[in-house]
Amino acid sequence: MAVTGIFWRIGGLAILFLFFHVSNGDVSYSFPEELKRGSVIGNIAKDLGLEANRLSTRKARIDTDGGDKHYCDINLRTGDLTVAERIDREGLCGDKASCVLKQELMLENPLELHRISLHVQDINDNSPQFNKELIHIDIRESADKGARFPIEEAHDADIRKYSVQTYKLQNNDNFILGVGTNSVELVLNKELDREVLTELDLILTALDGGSPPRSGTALIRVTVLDANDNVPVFSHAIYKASVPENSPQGTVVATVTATGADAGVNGDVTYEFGHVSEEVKSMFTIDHKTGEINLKSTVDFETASSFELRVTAKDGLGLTSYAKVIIDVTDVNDNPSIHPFSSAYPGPGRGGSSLSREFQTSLSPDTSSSSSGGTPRRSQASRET
Ligand SMILES: [Ca+2]
Ligand SMILES: [Ca+2]
Ligand SMILES: [Ca+2]
Ligand SMILES: [Ca+2]
Repeated sequence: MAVTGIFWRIGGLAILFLFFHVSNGDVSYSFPEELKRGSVIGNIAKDLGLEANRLSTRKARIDTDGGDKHYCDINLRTGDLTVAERIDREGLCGDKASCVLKQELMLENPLELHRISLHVQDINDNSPQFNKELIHIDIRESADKGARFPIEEAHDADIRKYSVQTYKLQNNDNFILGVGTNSVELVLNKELDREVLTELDLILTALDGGSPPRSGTALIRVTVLDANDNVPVFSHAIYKASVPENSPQGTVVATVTATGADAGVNGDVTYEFGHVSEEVKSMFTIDHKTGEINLKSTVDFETASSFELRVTAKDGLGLTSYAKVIIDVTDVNDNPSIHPFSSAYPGPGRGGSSLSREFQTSLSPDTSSSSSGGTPRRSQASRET
Protein backbone atom coordinates (compact mmCIF):
# COMPACT_ATOMS: atom_id res chain seq x y z
CA MET A 1 0.00 0.00 0.00
CA ALA A 2 2.86 2.33 0.77
CA VAL A 3 4.11 1.95 -2.75
CA THR A 4 0.68 2.62 -4.16
CA GLY A 5 0.41 5.71 -2.00
CA ILE A 6 3.68 7.05 -3.32
CA PHE A 7 2.63 6.20 -6.84
CA TRP A 8 -0.62 8.14 -6.52
CA ARG A 9 1.15 11.11 -5.04
CA ILE A 10 3.21 11.38 -8.22
CA GLY A 11 0.18 10.31 -10.32
CA GLY A 12 0.62 13.14 -12.82
CA LEU A 13 4.24 12.26 -13.55
CA ALA A 14 4.97 11.17 -17.09
CA ILE A 15 6.43 7.73 -17.57
CA LEU A 16 10.09 8.36 -17.89
CA PHE A 17 11.57 5.23 -19.27
CA LEU A 18 13.38 5.69 -22.50
CA PHE A 19 13.69 2.17 -23.63
CA PHE A 20 12.82 -1.37 -22.59
CA HIS A 21 13.64 -4.73 -23.91
CA VAL A 22 12.38 -8.28 -23.21
CA SER A 23 14.24 -11.40 -24.08
CA ASN A 24 13.80 -14.87 -22.61
CA GLY A 25 11.82 -13.46 -19.76
CA ASP A 26 14.32 -10.69 -18.98
CA VAL A 27 13.57 -7.02 -19.19
CA SER A 28 15.73 -3.88 -19.36
CA TYR A 29 14.86 -0.30 -18.58
CA SER A 30 16.91 2.74 -19.30
CA PHE A 31 16.14 5.89 -17.36
CA PRO A 32 17.88 8.87 -15.86
CA GLU A 33 19.40 8.83 -12.41
CA GLU A 34 17.96 10.77 -9.50
CA LEU A 35 14.26 10.14 -10.22
CA LYS A 36 11.99 10.81 -7.25
CA ARG A 37 10.96 7.84 -5.18
CA GLY A 38 7.71 6.44 -6.60
CA SER A 39 8.44 7.59 -10.14
CA VAL A 40 7.29 5.02 -12.67
CA ILE A 41 10.10 3.33 -14.57
CA GLY A 42 7.76 1.22 -16.74
CA ASN A 43 4.86 -1.20 -16.60
CA ILE A 44 6.60 -4.48 -16.04
CA ALA A 45 3.39 -6.55 -16.12
CA LYS A 46 2.62 -5.29 -19.59
CA ASP A 47 6.22 -5.60 -20.75
CA LEU A 48 6.43 -9.23 -19.60
CA GLY A 49 2.87 -10.10 -20.73
CA LEU A 50 1.69 -10.74 -17.18
CA GLU A 51 -1.86 -10.20 -15.96
CA ALA A 52 -1.76 -7.20 -13.65
CA ASN A 53 -4.80 -8.33 -11.66
CA ARG A 54 -3.06 -11.58 -10.69
CA LEU A 55 0.16 -10.00 -9.42
CA SER A 56 -1.15 -9.86 -5.89
CA THR A 57 -2.30 -13.47 -5.73
CA ARG A 58 0.94 -14.62 -7.36
CA LYS A 59 2.87 -12.70 -4.63
CA ALA A 60 4.89 -10.75 -7.16
CA ARG A 61 7.89 -9.09 -5.54
CA ILE A 62 11.20 -7.50 -6.45
CA ASP A 63 14.29 -9.32 -5.26
CA THR A 64 17.87 -8.30 -5.54
CA ASP A 65 20.61 -10.14 -7.28
CA GLY A 66 23.12 -10.90 -4.54
CA GLY A 67 23.77 -8.03 -2.16
CA ASP A 68 22.33 -5.27 -4.32
CA LYS A 69 19.96 -2.84 -2.73
CA HIS A 70 16.31 -2.79 -3.48
CA TYR A 71 16.15 -0.02 -6.05
CA CYS A 72 12.64 -0.60 -7.37
CA ASP A 73 9.21 -1.80 -6.31
CA ILE A 74 6.27 -3.23 -8.18
CA ASN A 75 2.79 -1.81 -7.84
CA LEU A 76 0.70 -4.95 -7.40
CA ARG A 77 -2.47 -3.26 -8.62
CA THR A 78 -1.12 -1.67 -11.83
CA GLY A 79 2.03 -3.63 -12.58
CA ASP A 80 4.11 -0.43 -12.64
CA LEU A 81 7.79 -0.69 -11.71
CA THR A 82 8.61 2.30 -9.51
CA VAL A 83 11.71 3.85 -8.01
CA ALA A 84 12.17 2.70 -4.39
CA GLU A 85 15.54 4.27 -3.52
CA ARG A 86 17.59 7.20 -4.61
CA ILE A 87 19.51 6.08 -7.68
CA ASP A 88 22.62 8.24 -7.91
CA ARG A 89 24.70 7.24 -10.90
CA GLU A 90 27.84 8.89 -9.53
CA GLY A 91 27.59 7.07 -6.20
CA LEU A 92 26.79 3.71 -7.79
CA CYS A 93 29.05 3.67 -10.82
CA GLY A 94 31.52 6.56 -10.56
CA ASP A 95 33.41 7.07 -13.81
CA LYS A 96 32.13 3.90 -15.49
CA ALA A 97 30.69 4.49 -18.92
CA SER A 98 27.71 2.21 -18.29
CA CYS A 99 25.77 1.82 -15.06
CA VAL A 100 23.53 -1.24 -14.78
CA LEU A 101 21.68 -2.37 -11.65
CA LYS A 102 20.42 -5.96 -11.47
CA GLN A 103 17.06 -6.70 -9.87
CA GLU A 104 14.68 -9.68 -10.12
CA LEU A 105 10.92 -10.08 -10.32
CA MET A 106 9.68 -13.20 -8.48
CA LEU A 107 6.20 -14.67 -8.94
CA GLU A 108 4.60 -17.80 -7.50
CA ASN A 109 1.97 -20.20 -8.83
CA PRO A 110 3.72 -21.05 -11.04
CA LEU A 111 7.18 -19.95 -9.89
CA GLU A 112 8.66 -17.48 -12.30
CA LEU A 113 11.82 -15.36 -12.17
CA HIS A 114 12.53 -12.47 -14.51
CA ARG A 115 15.79 -10.59 -14.47
CA ILE A 116 15.49 -6.83 -14.60
CA SER A 117 18.39 -4.67 -15.80
CA LEU A 118 18.17 -1.04 -14.83
CA HIS A 119 20.41 1.05 -17.10
CA VAL A 120 20.99 4.29 -15.24
CA GLN A 121 21.66 7.25 -17.49
CA ASP A 122 23.73 10.20 -16.41
CA ILE A 123 22.15 13.58 -15.89
CA ASN A 124 24.11 16.79 -15.45
CA ASP A 125 23.70 17.09 -11.71
CA ASN A 126 27.29 17.91 -10.78
CA SER A 127 29.32 21.02 -11.42
CA PRO A 128 33.01 21.09 -12.24
CA GLN A 129 35.12 21.58 -9.13
CA PHE A 130 38.72 22.50 -8.64
CA ASN A 131 40.68 20.72 -5.96
CA LYS A 132 41.48 24.08 -4.40
CA GLU A 133 39.52 27.29 -4.54
CA LEU A 134 42.72 29.32 -4.30
CA ILE A 135 45.67 28.20 -6.38
CA HIS A 136 49.03 29.84 -5.68
CA ILE A 137 51.65 30.02 -8.40
CA ASP A 138 55.02 31.70 -8.14
CA ILE A 139 56.44 32.90 -11.43
CA ARG A 140 59.76 34.65 -11.82
CA GLU A 141 59.58 37.91 -13.72
CA SER A 142 62.35 36.64 -15.96
CA ALA A 143 60.04 33.91 -17.35
CA ASP A 144 59.92 34.11 -21.14
CA LYS A 145 56.87 34.63 -23.28
CA GLY A 146 55.39 31.23 -24.07
CA ALA A 147 56.39 29.70 -20.71
CA ARG A 148 53.71 27.26 -19.51
CA PHE A 149 52.43 26.77 -15.98
CA PRO A 150 50.19 23.74 -15.38
CA ILE A 151 47.11 24.02 -13.18
CA GLU A 152 45.40 20.90 -11.92
CA GLU A 153 42.28 20.11 -13.92
CA ALA A 154 38.83 20.56 -12.47
CA HIS A 155 36.80 17.42 -11.82
CA ASP A 156 33.14 16.82 -12.58
CA ALA A 157 31.54 13.67 -11.19
CA ASP A 158 29.33 13.36 -14.27
CA ILE A 159 30.57 11.55 -17.35
CA ARG A 160 31.12 12.26 -21.02
CA LYS A 161 29.63 15.54 -22.19
CA TYR A 162 28.45 16.37 -18.69
CA SER A 163 31.99 16.29 -17.40
CA VAL A 164 34.43 19.21 -17.87
CA GLN A 165 34.60 20.33 -21.49
CA THR A 166 36.17 23.78 -21.53
CA TYR A 167 37.98 26.37 -19.47
CA LYS A 168 37.83 30.14 -19.49
CA LEU A 169 40.40 32.50 -18.09
CA GLN A 170 39.50 35.98 -16.93
CA ASN A 171 40.77 38.59 -19.40
CA ASN A 172 44.18 39.86 -18.42
CA ASP A 173 47.31 41.33 -19.96
CA ASN A 174 49.77 38.54 -19.26
CA PHE A 175 48.28 35.06 -19.62
CA ILE A 176 46.25 32.97 -22.01
CA LEU A 177 45.04 29.41 -21.57
CA GLY A 178 46.72 26.34 -22.99
CA VAL A 179 45.94 22.66 -22.77
CA GLY A 180 48.42 20.31 -21.16
CA THR A 181 48.39 16.59 -20.42
CA ASN A 182 45.90 16.09 -17.60
CA SER A 183 46.14 19.76 -16.88
CA VAL A 184 45.11 23.13 -18.05
CA GLU A 185 47.98 25.57 -18.49
CA LEU A 186 48.59 29.24 -18.01
CA VAL A 187 50.69 30.37 -20.95
CA LEU A 188 52.69 33.55 -20.54
CA ASN A 189 51.66 35.85 -23.37
CA LYS A 190 53.30 39.02 -22.15
CA GLU A 191 56.27 39.04 -19.84
CA LEU A 192 55.89 40.03 -16.21
CA ASP A 193 57.66 42.87 -14.43
CA ARG A 194 57.79 42.58 -10.64
CA GLU A 195 58.73 46.23 -10.34
CA VAL A 196 55.35 47.08 -11.92
CA LEU A 197 53.16 44.27 -10.55
CA THR A 198 53.97 41.89 -7.70
CA GLU A 199 50.74 39.91 -7.59
CA LEU A 200 48.02 39.02 -10.06
CA ASP A 201 44.63 37.38 -9.38
CA LEU A 202 42.93 35.49 -12.20
CA ILE A 203 39.62 33.65 -12.15
CA LEU A 204 39.70 30.33 -13.96
CA THR A 205 36.31 28.83 -14.86
CA ALA A 206 35.69 25.20 -15.82
CA LEU A 207 32.51 24.43 -17.78
CA ASP A 208 30.79 21.16 -18.51
CA GLY A 209 28.84 20.37 -21.67
CA GLY A 210 25.38 20.64 -20.17
CA SER A 211 22.69 22.87 -21.59
CA PRO A 212 23.03 25.27 -19.92
CA PRO A 213 26.51 24.35 -18.77
CA ARG A 214 27.38 24.10 -15.09
CA SER A 215 30.59 25.71 -13.98
CA GLY A 216 33.14 25.88 -11.18
CA THR A 217 35.80 28.47 -10.53
CA ALA A 218 39.18 28.79 -8.87
CA LEU A 219 41.15 31.89 -8.06
CA ILE A 220 44.71 31.72 -9.35
CA ARG A 221 47.02 33.98 -7.42
CA VAL A 222 50.23 34.60 -9.34
CA THR A 223 53.08 35.93 -7.23
CA VAL A 224 55.72 37.54 -9.38
CA LEU A 225 59.16 36.66 -8.06
CA ASP A 226 61.99 39.07 -8.44
CA ALA A 227 64.79 38.74 -10.93
CA ASN A 228 67.79 41.01 -10.74
CA ASP A 229 66.90 43.07 -13.75
CA ASN A 230 67.47 46.58 -12.44
CA VAL A 231 70.84 48.24 -12.14
CA PRO A 232 71.19 50.42 -9.01
CA VAL A 233 70.64 54.06 -9.89
CA PHE A 234 72.68 56.87 -8.33
CA SER A 235 70.74 59.95 -7.24
CA HIS A 236 73.25 62.02 -9.27
CA ALA A 237 75.72 61.24 -11.97
CA ILE A 238 78.19 63.74 -10.50
CA TYR A 239 78.39 64.75 -6.86
CA LYS A 240 80.19 67.91 -5.84
CA ALA A 241 81.52 68.55 -2.38
CA SER A 242 84.10 70.68 -0.67
CA VAL A 243 86.23 70.12 2.36
CA PRO A 244 88.45 72.61 4.17
CA GLU A 245 92.04 71.60 4.17
CA ASN A 246 93.38 70.12 7.38
CA SER A 247 89.97 68.76 8.32
CA PRO A 248 90.38 65.89 10.77
CA GLN A 249 90.28 62.24 9.86
CA GLY A 250 86.80 60.85 9.73
CA THR A 251 85.23 64.06 8.43
CA VAL A 252 82.31 63.19 6.16
CA VAL A 253 83.05 64.77 2.81
CA ALA A 254 80.05 63.56 0.84
CA THR A 255 77.44 60.85 0.77
CA VAL A 256 76.47 59.06 -2.42
CA THR A 257 73.17 57.23 -2.71
CA ALA A 258 71.97 54.67 -5.22
CA THR A 259 68.76 52.67 -5.11
CA GLY A 260 67.96 49.31 -6.65
CA ALA A 261 64.39 48.65 -7.73
CA ASP A 262 64.71 44.89 -7.23
CA ALA A 263 63.72 43.08 -4.05
CA GLY A 264 65.85 41.66 -1.25
CA VAL A 265 69.45 40.91 -2.10
CA ASN A 266 68.82 41.98 -5.70
CA GLY A 267 68.14 45.48 -4.48
CA ASP A 268 70.76 45.69 -1.70
CA VAL A 269 73.31 48.24 -2.80
CA THR A 270 76.93 48.42 -1.68
CA TYR A 271 79.37 51.18 -2.53
CA GLU A 272 83.00 51.06 -3.52
CA PHE A 273 85.55 53.23 -5.19
CA GLY A 274 85.93 52.54 -8.85
CA HIS A 275 89.24 53.14 -10.51
CA VAL A 276 90.98 55.76 -8.35
CA SER A 277 94.58 56.73 -7.82
CA GLU A 278 96.67 55.50 -4.92
CA GLU A 279 96.69 59.06 -3.67
CA VAL A 280 92.89 59.11 -3.48
CA LYS A 281 92.88 55.74 -1.76
CA SER A 282 95.22 57.07 0.85
CA MET A 283 93.06 60.17 1.40
CA PHE A 284 89.48 58.90 1.38
CA THR A 285 87.43 55.89 2.39
CA ILE A 286 83.91 55.00 1.39
CA ASP A 287 81.45 53.25 3.70
CA HIS A 288 80.23 50.20 1.76
CA LYS A 289 76.79 50.35 3.30
CA THR A 290 76.01 54.04 3.71
CA GLY A 291 77.95 55.54 0.81
CA GLU A 292 79.62 58.05 3.15
CA ILE A 293 82.98 59.27 1.92
CA ASN A 294 85.29 60.12 4.81
CA LEU A 295 88.67 61.67 5.14
CA LYS A 296 91.31 59.08 5.85
CA SER A 297 94.09 61.57 6.29
CA THR A 298 94.33 65.32 6.28
CA VAL A 299 94.24 67.09 2.94
CA ASP A 300 96.46 70.00 2.12
CA PHE A 301 95.16 72.71 -0.20
CA GLU A 302 98.68 73.55 -1.34
CA THR A 303 99.29 69.94 -2.44
CA ALA A 304 95.97 69.25 -4.15
CA SER A 305 92.98 71.55 -4.42
CA SER A 306 90.60 69.07 -6.03
CA PHE A 307 89.96 65.34 -6.24
CA GLU A 308 87.87 63.30 -8.60
CA LEU A 309 86.63 60.02 -7.26
CA ARG A 310 84.88 57.31 -9.21
CA VAL A 311 82.35 55.40 -7.14
CA THR A 312 80.35 52.27 -7.94
CA ALA A 313 77.07 50.99 -6.58
CA LYS A 314 76.63 47.25 -6.86
CA ASP A 315 73.56 45.17 -6.00
CA GLY A 316 73.64 41.77 -4.34
CA LEU A 317 74.15 39.89 -7.56
CA GLY A 318 76.61 42.20 -9.19
CA LEU A 319 74.75 44.70 -11.36
CA THR A 320 76.86 47.82 -11.12
CA SER A 321 76.48 51.51 -11.90
CA TYR A 322 78.94 54.37 -11.72
CA ALA A 323 79.10 57.98 -10.54
CA LYS A 324 81.73 60.64 -9.98
CA VAL A 325 82.46 62.70 -6.88
CA ILE A 326 84.39 65.94 -7.27
CA ILE A 327 85.86 67.19 -4.02
CA ASP A 328 87.30 70.66 -3.79
CA VAL A 329 89.74 71.37 -1.01
CA THR A 330 89.36 74.85 0.37
CA ASP A 331 92.07 76.95 1.84
CA VAL A 332 91.99 77.62 5.58
CA ASN A 333 93.44 80.45 7.57
CA ASP A 334 96.35 79.17 9.61
CA ASN A 335 96.12 81.86 12.23
CA PRO A 336 93.78 80.73 14.99
CA SER A 337 93.98 84.00 16.94
CA ILE A 338 91.86 85.88 14.38
CA HIS A 339 89.44 83.06 13.54
CA PRO A 340 85.88 83.82 14.63
CA PHE A 341 85.40 80.25 15.88
CA SER A 342 88.86 79.95 17.40
CA SER A 343 87.56 78.76 20.73
CA ALA A 344 86.14 75.69 19.00
CA TYR A 345 89.10 75.29 16.70
CA PRO A 346 91.82 73.05 18.02
CA GLY A 347 94.24 73.86 15.19
CA PRO A 348 95.48 71.83 12.28
CA GLY A 349 96.70 68.35 12.90
CA ARG A 350 95.21 68.03 16.39
CA GLY A 351 92.10 66.18 15.24
CA GLY A 352 89.73 67.94 17.64
CA SER A 353 86.31 66.41 17.84
CA SER A 354 84.55 69.78 18.19
CA LEU A 355 85.82 70.78 14.76
CA SER A 356 84.76 67.50 13.31
CA ARG A 357 81.23 68.11 14.55
CA GLU A 358 81.29 71.66 13.32
CA PHE A 359 82.37 70.56 9.87
CA GLN A 360 79.88 67.80 9.68
CA THR A 361 77.15 70.21 10.59
CA SER A 362 78.31 72.73 8.05
CA LEU A 363 79.03 70.09 5.43
CA SER A 364 75.67 68.48 5.41
CA PRO A 365 73.95 71.34 3.57
CA ASP A 366 76.92 71.34 1.26
CA THR A 367 76.46 67.72 0.53
CA SER A 368 72.78 68.13 -0.12
CA SER A 369 73.23 71.24 -2.21
CA SER A 370 76.05 69.62 -4.09
CA SER A 371 73.88 66.55 -4.49
CA SER A 372 71.37 68.65 -6.29
CA GLY A 373 74.08 69.89 -8.56
CA GLY A 374 74.49 73.33 -6.96
CA THR A 375 77.74 75.08 -6.20
CA PRO A 376 79.27 73.76 -3.00
CA ARG A 377 78.97 76.14 -0.11
CA ARG A 378 81.87 76.61 2.20
CA SER A 379 81.48 76.75 5.89
CA GLN A 380 82.13 79.96 7.78
CA ALA A 381 84.87 78.24 9.68
CA SER A 382 86.74 77.46 6.49
CA ARG A 383 86.90 81.01 5.19
CA GLU A 384 90.02 83.02 5.38
CA THR A 385 89.58 86.43 6.94
CA1 LIG B 1 23.83 12.03 -9.32
CA1 LIG C 1 25.21 12.83 -13.06
CA1 LIG D 1 28.48 18.07 -14.88
CA1 LIG E 1 63.44 42.84 -10.57
